[in-house]
Amino acid sequence: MAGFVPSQQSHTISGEQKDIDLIQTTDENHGEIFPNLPTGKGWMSEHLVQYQGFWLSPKGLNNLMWIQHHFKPRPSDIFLASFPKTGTTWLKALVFATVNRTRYGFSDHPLLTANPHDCFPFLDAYLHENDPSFLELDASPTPRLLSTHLPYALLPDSMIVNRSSRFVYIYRDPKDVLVSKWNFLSKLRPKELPPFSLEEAFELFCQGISHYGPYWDQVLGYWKASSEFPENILFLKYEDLKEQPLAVVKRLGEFLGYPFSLEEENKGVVEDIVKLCSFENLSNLEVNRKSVHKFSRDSLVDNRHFFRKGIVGDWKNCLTDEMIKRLNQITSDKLFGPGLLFDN
Ligand code: PAP
Repeated sequence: MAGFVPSQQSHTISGEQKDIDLIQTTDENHGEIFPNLPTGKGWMSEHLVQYQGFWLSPKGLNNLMWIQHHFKPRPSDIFLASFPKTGTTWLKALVFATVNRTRYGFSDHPLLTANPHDCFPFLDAYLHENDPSFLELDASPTPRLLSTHLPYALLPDSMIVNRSSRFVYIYRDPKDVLVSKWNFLSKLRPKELPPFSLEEAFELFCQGISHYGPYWDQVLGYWKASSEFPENILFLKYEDLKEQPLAVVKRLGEFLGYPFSLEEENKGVVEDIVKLCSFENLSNLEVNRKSVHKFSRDSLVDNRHFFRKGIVGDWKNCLTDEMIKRLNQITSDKLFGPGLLFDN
């Protein structure tokens, strides 16, 4: 089976927060490893660090080092890359359902009892060679489904040089990304830190200071790579997925090497996948209302936080005219490529 449903299931909170010393020790030491990195204000942690032009949490930097040194990609790997809050959860569900569609019926599908992040884990969830989950990653069947928020420029050569793995990248109107991210992180922000206003988040986002940002630089990195290597990188837009889910899922199947046959199309398999992965369906499932996802040994998130509104244009309800103007200006200055702009 592609993906990791059995052992990455959602968890209840009790008893999970243990054994985090190794990760945290390295976090605390990041300043010694990279003593001269610029720092910026964090959204969820005290600060972010700037590494090769991109902003990461200290832990994100630690994870990157792990990926650089230990991760061994396989030619058959399928990667989902995204900036946070651009549609990762949704696309994980769609890819998982597409790739595994001959294995499961739609009435007892794993996505009905497991959060998409449980089926399609983040690469840096497997942090240590001595950790059993690392062995699980190594032993897992082909194709492995793995996701990352890392910018293209920071991916290790081993992931991109031979150009045999496939990447699916999703991006979204930065105004909705900002609103979604601020809402999400406000819920997860440690109580010890002072409140974090939307105005403050907006200012940092515009300056590029947000996890895996600047947002626009990340989008451009994958866009350029997908223009250069279209067989390896599929570049998708959240808004297109909302508008034409059937067409996008068919394209996804083809790109991933799992094209839908005419018979499947006639039987309505594409529609079934779209329905299974819809916001309405996933957000109402018990697993996504009541369970918790364990991203790593010390990071737990209520599944319900991955499903907020799931619409295009919520920014109209949240941002001032001035904010909208400034974000649109940055977007039109930076995302100059054809098809990269947004209706607004
Ligand atoms: P992540 O980076 O934490 O994984 P991600 O899944 O990329 O988050 O983005 C979450 C957004 O996708 C939320 O948007 P909102 O805050 O504007 O509502 C979430 O509601 C939305 N989302 C989640 N699942 C779906 C879905 N099935 N269809 C459409 N949108 C969805």
